[in-house]
Amino acid sequence: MTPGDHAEAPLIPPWPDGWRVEEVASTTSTNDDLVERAADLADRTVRRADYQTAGRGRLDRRWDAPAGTNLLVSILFRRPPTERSVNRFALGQIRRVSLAVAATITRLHPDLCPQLKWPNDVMIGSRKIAGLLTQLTDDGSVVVGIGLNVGWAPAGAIALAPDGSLTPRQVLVELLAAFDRLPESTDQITDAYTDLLATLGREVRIDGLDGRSLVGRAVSVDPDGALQLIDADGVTHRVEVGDVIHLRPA
Ligand code: BT5
Repeated sequence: MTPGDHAEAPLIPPWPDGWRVEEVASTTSTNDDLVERAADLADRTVRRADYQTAGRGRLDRRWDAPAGTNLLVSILFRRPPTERSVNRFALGQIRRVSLAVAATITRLHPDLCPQLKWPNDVMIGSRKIAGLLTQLTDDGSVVVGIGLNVGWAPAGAIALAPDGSLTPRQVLVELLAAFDRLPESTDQITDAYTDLLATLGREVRIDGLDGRSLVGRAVSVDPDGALQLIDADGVTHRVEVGDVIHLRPA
């Protein structure tokens, strides 16, 4: 190989220190891959696929993306021994990842103004650009899956770079760096998350798992991550799971 050949050699992405990144052309679901192998994996193992044959959303829904177009990635976080509550640890890591996704979007496309929708969507206005899927593993680790639309979005959703100017891998490099720039303090993360949560202060409709809907004003998120809602009769409801539809600003 002559020195000039260097430019042609495949570039090893400059992953930030401390992340172990696996990349595959195709798999069923990057979340399933990490959950299955969780006991053997180090903290901050990252698995990215160009394509998922069974990409999953929450509640057994599908997550769609044509091969090579979007960021489809999962990250395994091992719970440190100092962290007693699995749920609180999971909540903290979901919020960190959500904030990192938002920061990545802003950095790569400064005209876009990402906001969060409870419980786990990243939105540009009323259009979804990314969704998160979190799973707890038997050993108390947390797997956070991220589907971020880079080059393609389904009808009604939005992509970061529909002109094909960004690759999913470039976006992942930025996402990991953005995560590393977040503050350590949980209080600061909670404040930043709350600031970006467009759901708060709005009239919302919650479509619950039981098929019933609830309409009210979203007022806060409690320490366990549940949404607090006040209905037209002034009754407070605590919502742990459900889909939120933003109706109008307060
Ligand atoms: C989510 O679910 O938003 C979580 C999506 C997580 C996907 C990642 S990809 C890497 C990792 N591995 C996996 O298998 N999953 C994670 P949910 O809120 O349930 O939204 C799902 C709904 O969003 C679907 O029912 C569709 O209506 C819609 N949808 C599907 N694909 C979409 C896309 N690319 N962009 C926007 N909306 C989409």
